Amino acid sequence: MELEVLRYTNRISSDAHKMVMKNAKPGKKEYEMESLFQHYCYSKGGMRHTSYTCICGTGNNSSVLHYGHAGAPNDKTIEDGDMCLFDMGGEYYCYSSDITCSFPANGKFTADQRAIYEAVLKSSRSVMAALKPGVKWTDMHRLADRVHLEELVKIGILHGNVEDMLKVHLGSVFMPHGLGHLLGIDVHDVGGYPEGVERIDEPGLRSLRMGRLVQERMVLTVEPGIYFINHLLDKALADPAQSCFINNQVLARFRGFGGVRIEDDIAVTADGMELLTCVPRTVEEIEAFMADSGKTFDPDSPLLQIPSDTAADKTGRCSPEATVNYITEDETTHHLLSRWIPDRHLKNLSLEKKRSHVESSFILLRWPTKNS
Ligand SMILES: [Mn+2]
Repeated sequence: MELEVLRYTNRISSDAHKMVMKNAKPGKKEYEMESLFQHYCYSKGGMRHTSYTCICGTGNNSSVLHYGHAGAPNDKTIEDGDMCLFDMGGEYYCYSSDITCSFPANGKFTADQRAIYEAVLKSSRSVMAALKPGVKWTDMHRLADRVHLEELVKIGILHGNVEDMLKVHLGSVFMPHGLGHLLGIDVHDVGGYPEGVERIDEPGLRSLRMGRLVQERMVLTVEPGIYFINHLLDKALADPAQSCFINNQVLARFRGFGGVRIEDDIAVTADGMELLTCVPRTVEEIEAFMADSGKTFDPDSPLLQIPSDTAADKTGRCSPEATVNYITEDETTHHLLSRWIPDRHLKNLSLEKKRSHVESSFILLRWPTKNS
């Protein structure tokens, strides 16, 4: 049941992010995007609160990890050429979601933006491919660092041997936070360091909010990022052990770039993980989604639209029984459910399991009526 609620918070928050992505444009204010996200979550999902203060960083602000607080209240005007980094999650009955989308404000990645974005996407997907019960969360953080360094070498910002870079913790210059954390009733849920699990006191790793082995049914965020944070870059350049790997001429091009974070929420399964977040992720998906501005994202389409003449009772509402029975193995209901359960996960579900998803979620969803 708890997992169903977390699927729900992710479903609504993912759609809210998509609506923001459709509406983000140079000339608008960052706080307009925050407001739009909140409006969607509350009006469509019954989520009165967000899990944390929305972070809507654009341009250089996207390198400020906890931007959006009272001292920097998402008040910049979005400019052409900016990267947007929007970290926002709706909360339902205290259950959280925590999602970050990074994309270019004008809808088209530059070569540099694409290179950094795809480096982060590669580390995110490498971690997801390796994630299963029994792996060390700290090893997942190290894996993300390694992928980032390899990709930064390809881009030309770094040169030299990645093993040697890892020894001097060069990864933490570009990702100074932890890879992810437990998620549940609190956005940074408790229990990351039970007795006997020690925090690793190394740059980057010491910021991890969880040091445990990954276990089935844990819900976690996977949120790698690469940021160009001036004071960290300057510190690295002043340290001969780190500066020897940095190509300062190429790096100079990325000053003011901001940062990219890709944050998804996942549930650990017996042999892998289920992705709860469902937003455009590849460069191609994002560009296609943003380019299609004629077709605006329709926030009024019900989450699970059952044709009311087949499933509705006399009052026009779909009863739980009628709705559950409407779900069959056919394409139509598969398509309906795929708006709500990630396709990859849906494929492996039995009919019985699909129906039980619908049944347990019935109380969560606003059901269409004949008039809606
Ligand atoms: Mn997070």
